[in-house]
Amino acid sequence: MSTIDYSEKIPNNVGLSEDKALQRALEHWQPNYLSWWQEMGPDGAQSFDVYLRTAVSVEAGGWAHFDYVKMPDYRWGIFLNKPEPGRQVNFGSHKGEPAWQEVPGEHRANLRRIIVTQGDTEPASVEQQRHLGLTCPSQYDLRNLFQVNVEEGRHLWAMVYLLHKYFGRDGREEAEALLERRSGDADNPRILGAFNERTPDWLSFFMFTYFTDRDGKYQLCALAESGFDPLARTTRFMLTEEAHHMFVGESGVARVLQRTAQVMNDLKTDEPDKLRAAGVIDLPMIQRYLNFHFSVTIDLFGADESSNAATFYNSGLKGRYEETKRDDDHRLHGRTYTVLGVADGRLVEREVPMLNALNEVLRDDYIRDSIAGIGRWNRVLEKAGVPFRLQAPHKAFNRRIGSLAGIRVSPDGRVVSEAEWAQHERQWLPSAEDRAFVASLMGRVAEPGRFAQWIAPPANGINKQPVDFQYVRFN
Ligand code: BYC
Ligand code: FE
Ligand code: FE
Repeated sequence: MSTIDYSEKIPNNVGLSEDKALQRALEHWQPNYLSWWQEMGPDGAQSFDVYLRTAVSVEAGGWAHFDYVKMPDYRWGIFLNKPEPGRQVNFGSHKGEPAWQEVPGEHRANLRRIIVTQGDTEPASVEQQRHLGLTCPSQYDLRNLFQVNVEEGRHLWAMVYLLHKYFGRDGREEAEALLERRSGDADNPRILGAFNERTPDWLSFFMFTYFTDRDGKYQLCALAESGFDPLARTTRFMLTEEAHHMFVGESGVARVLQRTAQVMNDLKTDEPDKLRAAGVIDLPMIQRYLNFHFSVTIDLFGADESSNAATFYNSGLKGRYEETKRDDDHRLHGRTYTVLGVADGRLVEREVPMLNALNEVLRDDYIRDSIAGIGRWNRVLEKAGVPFRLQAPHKAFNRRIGSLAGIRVSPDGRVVSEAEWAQHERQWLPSAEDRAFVASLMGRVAEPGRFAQWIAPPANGINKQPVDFQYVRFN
């Protein structure tokens, strides 16, 4: 069952043709999905032939097939990793029971909520990115954008399959609602904050795929531990696609840095005005974009103290990152964890029951991983002999969710007054002028092998193709 059946209307490795009712329900959802894609998918690109990879098998290594595809013809399908024989629930109060192949009735509502929240982010990101193709810095980047978009579409399929197969009528209703909410819509927004922000330019896109897709990685890793086996198996396969999204972000930002550093050296200046006049993005501005995307993304982990998180863990629905590699009792009763709060105008640490702090535990794992990549970006600057270094802002900076929401904290972690915040905000977060400048650089560069002024070419092409390969054929 690990090879994917492409002869069917909905490619899958879950034996869909053996469950006619489910197949019909999904084939009914499929045209609605395609209408959503036509309306909210990549703007003006529906007829392009794009050099995309498509999943052919869920075996490690050989799953990807590359060819030209028109995006609306992409074979979105349902792919689960192979079952692990004898798999158990590995944490929480059900630890040691056989992993569930059906939804446990008592946990149904919570499980549905998790699946819906995960599913909602996927189309949201496609909506956020839908205009970026019009201002691509190269064909190579355009192709990567579209690859990310079709795979986020497939991630929606992954969650919709679970809703249809395991949640009956309300699952089908949730699947419809996933096509109805819209990123940034005042009346019917996407569920989580970061997915209602705009992704108006390519620097934002690279920051988003570095930071926010990495939230995807951490949340998916936590769900890949789930005692509900179909969720674990589907998220494991999603993670193989997620790696490319984060690569697009990390290498994208690295190439922006490389180009800026090169112009700094050529012109022997670090003055933002001179660099902007030369058509590149100055490093303090890149830092402000980083501050924004980092802070908005760490909000996605939820409140630092959350009884929901405790319930999700106790009931075996959502584990920790690398749950089974940790050597503790995987129940966590009586253990504590340090979270940050404010008292008397200062940040203070508090010990709280670890079960209630599991959102914070995952956020801290995420922060460590994010910071490692910022270090790799700094090596680009170091190699170029540029002394500037990027930094992650303090965890309490610019927060909207949890106990750090509603206080003003500088990027270096000082609680500041409203007046000090107002005075410095333009140094800490992208201003309207910053965004207007970045927008002014966003012209469309679409000849093979050419790159916009503000970004260096990548070291390698896609799938061992040359960098100047024709990644997109415009029709
Ligand atoms: N924005 O108890 P709490 C990805 C709400 S990214 C707005 O902490 P919980 C991707 C919360 O709903 C991965 N509201 O909540 C990346 C609750 O509301 P109610 C996405 C928020 O449930 C790039 C209240 O605040 N996957 O895949 O423990 C491209 C109390 O909060 C936010 C998942 O997130 C927010 N940021 O934690 C494409 C995994 N945060 O009920 C794709 C599934 C919290 O009081 N989701 N609230 O009205 C979860 O595990 C949890 O829902 C969360 C939130 C960790 C997100
Ligand atoms: Fe995704
Ligand atoms: Fe992603």
